[in-house]
Amino acid sequence: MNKPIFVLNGPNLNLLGQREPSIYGTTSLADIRLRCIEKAKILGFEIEFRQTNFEGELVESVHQARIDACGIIINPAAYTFTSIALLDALKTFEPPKIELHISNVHARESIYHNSLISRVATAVMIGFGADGYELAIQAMAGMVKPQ
Ligand code: CA2
Repeated sequence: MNKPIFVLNGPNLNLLGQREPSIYGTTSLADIRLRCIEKAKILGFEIEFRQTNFEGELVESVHQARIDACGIIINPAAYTFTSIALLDALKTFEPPKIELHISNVHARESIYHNSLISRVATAVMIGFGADGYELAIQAMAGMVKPQ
């Protein structure tokens, strides 16, 4: 049995579906969570799904993933561009890690262009909207070695 895939979400993503639908769509994070769980189940995986508005909490989830996860899918939101702490934590996580963004960050203002996290991500999923989470789970299932 594989360890769970950790799906980690950073600041403000708890507001998905409530604000800025033209950028982030109308799907709530609760719906994304359910879709992730369903997709993973079909592929024989479990999901540990989290959201936090706090940088240290995100770092601690990565530390926990070092013990408990077979892979990480992470939408670090604004910490993508600012958090060396998160970058350092992810460097210590050896299994596959997918950086995910709902919007196409490269088509937006330049403050969204320089991801620190992409330097250590195994792969990056950008601009597929909420569907990106299920696509990332599909990709992760192919990357993770069966245990
Ligand atoms: O597109 C993404 O998934 C982002 O990670 C979202 C972040 C942004 O800082 C990244 O550049 C790209 C922002 C998340 C804010 O979430 C909101 C959700 C609904 C309404 C307002 C903000």
